[in-house]
Amino acid sequence: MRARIGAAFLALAATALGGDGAAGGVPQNPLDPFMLYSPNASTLRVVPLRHGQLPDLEQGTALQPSCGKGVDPKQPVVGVILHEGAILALRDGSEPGFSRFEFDALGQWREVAVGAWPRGWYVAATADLDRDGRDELLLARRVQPQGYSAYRVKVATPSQDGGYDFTQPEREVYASTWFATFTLGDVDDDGQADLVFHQIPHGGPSPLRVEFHSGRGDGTFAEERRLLLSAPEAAHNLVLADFNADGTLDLFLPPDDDVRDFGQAHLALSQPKGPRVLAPSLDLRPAGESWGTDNGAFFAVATDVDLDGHLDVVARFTSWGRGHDYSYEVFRGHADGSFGPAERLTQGAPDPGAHLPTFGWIPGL
Ligand SMILES: [Ca+2]
Ligand SMILES: [Ca+2]
Ligand SMILES: [Ca+2]
Repeated sequence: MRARIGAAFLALAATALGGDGAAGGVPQNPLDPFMLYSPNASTLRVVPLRHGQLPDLEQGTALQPSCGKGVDPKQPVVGVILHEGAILALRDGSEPGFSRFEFDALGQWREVAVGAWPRGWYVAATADLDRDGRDELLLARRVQPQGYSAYRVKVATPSQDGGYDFTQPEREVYASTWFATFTLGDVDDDGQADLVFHQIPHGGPSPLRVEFHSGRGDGTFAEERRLLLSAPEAAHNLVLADFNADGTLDLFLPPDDDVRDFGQAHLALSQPKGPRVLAPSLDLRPAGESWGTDNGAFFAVATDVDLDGHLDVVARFTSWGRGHDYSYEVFRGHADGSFGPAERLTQGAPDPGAHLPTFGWIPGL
């Protein structure tokens, strides 16, 4: 299993080269697996992952993405690892911008493209939707900055020059809601990644209702809106990954901030026959066993942090109103849907002047 994820990562890079990569596309990526960490607002550190251990955030190569002249130096750079082995860096400002890095033949990360980024859109997920060896970006946008809002998504497709085509049509997934979250993954098991989403329609407790538009395999999605999963309590984001290693995606659900048991996550595991079964999973705050009203938000990703071939959960908690009071914890996966105890990766203090780091992980799909 160790080889599976590492090999998949390299294989995707090799696939890109074998396609049209030789004609000016993506160079073959001989990289060892890494993650991204921002020690300050303008730097992305390429931190090597370590077998059997958590990464040392002090190690690695520092990149300073330019992202164009209109970015705000105080806005934190956000790094996204693409499946073809490239890095996308995003930054906000008077003119939001992006930089793309690729690994060159000299063994160094090189900034190969810089361009303008459409204001207000964030990267919700990436996947090679049309199988050309490069990731498409699922962009999402909250139309109104505060209160109830429409949420829209669109797909940005990569272009040969390292940039993106942002002119694809927008789809309004929710007309007016409090919060919505989006991801990509093949949840109807037809081999094509689907657009998967969930909303929290108002403040206070609300139920979970995860829906999807089936992917067509060309970067577009079917019109029909289908129900994937419903449950009594909402989740903050959707983590699609194969935690029990049976070839079918499972759904990990970090809790909303209004749930009966503060920090209680759930996992819908695939079964040998029949639909996924939802059950309590990690308790991200075992000391808090009562209502978790308005403490803050949990967010999670799935990735193999320690390179043992088993997908792990990295969970972030950010305190509401004290944005620099945060923690990142790793729960190492056992490849059967269970996880080990919390291991602290890093944490911050309630200091509004401190840098709030951003992380980028090799996606666990
Ligand atoms: Ca599908
Ligand atoms: Ca599974
Ligand atoms: Ca692992």
